[in-house]
Amino acid sequence: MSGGFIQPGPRLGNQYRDDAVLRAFLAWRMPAEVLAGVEAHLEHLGERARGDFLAMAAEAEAHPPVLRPYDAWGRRIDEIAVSAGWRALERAAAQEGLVAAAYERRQGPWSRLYQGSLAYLFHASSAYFSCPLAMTDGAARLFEVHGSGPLREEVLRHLTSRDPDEFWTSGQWMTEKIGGSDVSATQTVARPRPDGACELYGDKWFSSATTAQMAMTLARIEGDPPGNRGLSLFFVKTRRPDGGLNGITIHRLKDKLGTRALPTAELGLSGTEARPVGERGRGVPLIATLFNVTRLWNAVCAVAAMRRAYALARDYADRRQAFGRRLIDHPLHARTLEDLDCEIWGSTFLTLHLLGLQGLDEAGEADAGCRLLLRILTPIAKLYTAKQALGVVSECLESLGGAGYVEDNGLGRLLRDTQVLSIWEGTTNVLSLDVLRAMRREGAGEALEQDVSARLAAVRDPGLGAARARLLERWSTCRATLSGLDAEPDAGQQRARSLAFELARIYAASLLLEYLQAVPQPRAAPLLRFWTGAG
Ligand code: MFK
Repeated sequence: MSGGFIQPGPRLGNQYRDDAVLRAFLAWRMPAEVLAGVEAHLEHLGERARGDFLAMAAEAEAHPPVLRPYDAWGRRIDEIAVSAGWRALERAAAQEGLVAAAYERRQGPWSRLYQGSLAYLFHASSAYFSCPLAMTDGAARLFEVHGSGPLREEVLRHLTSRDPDEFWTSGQWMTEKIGGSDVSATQTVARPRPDGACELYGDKWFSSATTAQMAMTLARIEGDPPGNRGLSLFFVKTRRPDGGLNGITIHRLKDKLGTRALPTAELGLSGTEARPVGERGRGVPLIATLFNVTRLWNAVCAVAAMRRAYALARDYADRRQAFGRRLIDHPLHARTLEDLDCEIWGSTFLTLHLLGLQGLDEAGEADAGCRLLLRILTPIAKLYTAKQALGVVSECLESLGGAGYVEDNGLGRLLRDTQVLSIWEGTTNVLSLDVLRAMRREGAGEALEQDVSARLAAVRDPGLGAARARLLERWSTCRATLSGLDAEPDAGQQRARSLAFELARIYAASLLLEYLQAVPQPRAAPLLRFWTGAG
């Protein structure tokens, strides 16, 4: 092949410094003294995200986990060998406080936004070590809210430790072959022992973070009724004090489309010692505390994936010349990237705002309305950002042309990995129905209405008037759709998805209007055009 022209590959800068959206949100929402206290750490993580984290992740991707069912002498060991890069990411995650920062609460109600920003900076350079961290965080919150006694102290101490030798990760074994999204069909049985513990018997079909030290799982105590009401929540230590597995057989590792550095396994449980957590028969609502946190992480990972793909596409557009000028100087290319940027602004604001609400709740500063808002915005943000991430990452990959469609630039892997976000922790349809559940059964619709109305009412800047009017119009259409849903339950279900997407868009747009009023700036016009059709 002849030499000569070599395309300039995209480069990453400091992932915090270069991120106008994250920095804009934090500067707008966080009190200045809080931001001043955490900014050096965010910048440090932004540097690692383009440096040693990337190297660790590359090593983890190059050496995916391997299951060794037997040792050389035929003894069953079921060991999962993970790479040095994966282990290094785990140690770094503990040291950087990627879970701990939310629980130390040094920033009071802003702690969750700070910790979520760390997770956001980490995710796209972590080979999906973010997945075990999400479950670890969810388990910590579950124990913080529903745990009791010495077990609560022990678990929280390990899950929120910054010492890599003390730090535990947690799995969440909810999915069974028969159940999938329908967790009520869970077949795992719990046999009570005289000492208050139980022994579990059954199979878990998708268990990520299989190398974790503990897991939270659901099982039906013998004799309890079928359906959700018969399910209880259990804490499992994966290993016994002698180091052997706790009645766990690893049938095989999943051969997944993406997230290939992450060990995800099919497990058999046979006599697995487990301790019940919380009220018997309330397993599903109890474990919801955990998966509402992982759903929040899912949104964080989705916007982080969008950001990474966009950073690469934007840098490439600045330096690649075609038809006599840089890609960014071609109006259509520039407009395509501008639309992606606008999508990222709204999706990221929605997610960071949700982190703020979670932080208020965790600091004990949320009133009932705020908790309902958190309840409904969690599935809304999860389903919306996951779906948008796929579109954004795909478009960014395309913007590099054929150079995007090769394996060794990392974009293909990012696209494959992103596909999991609309599946993991609840599919788009399951989440859309959860939005309906939150509105119909829990009164979260009124909280959302009050919040959006109050935000839009506060937008008085005449330059934002047309955008505000359009949002109010769309909001009243949503309200009409909502009031018609109960009349026909099946038709209502069919509309749940489009309704959830529209609620996400209106909510994100209302945040942007509030921001643009508070911080007027030149990029208002494209944001208004993209999110409201005005401007
Ligand atoms: C990152 C890389 C990963 C690698 C690969 C992984 C691939 C994917 C593998 C997976 O399997 S991921 C796991 C996906 N599964 C889920 O996320 C579960 C999906 N299903 C649901 O979310 C259902 O909505 C749920 C099972 C939770 C409940 O559905 P049901 O059976 O229709 O129950 P119901 O009666 O509506 O709710 C039961 C109780 O839970 C109710 O409380 P009450 O008993 O007090 O009335 C609900 O209010 C409560 N609940 C449900 N969702 C809640 C909730 N409470 C709070 N927050 C929620 N989100």
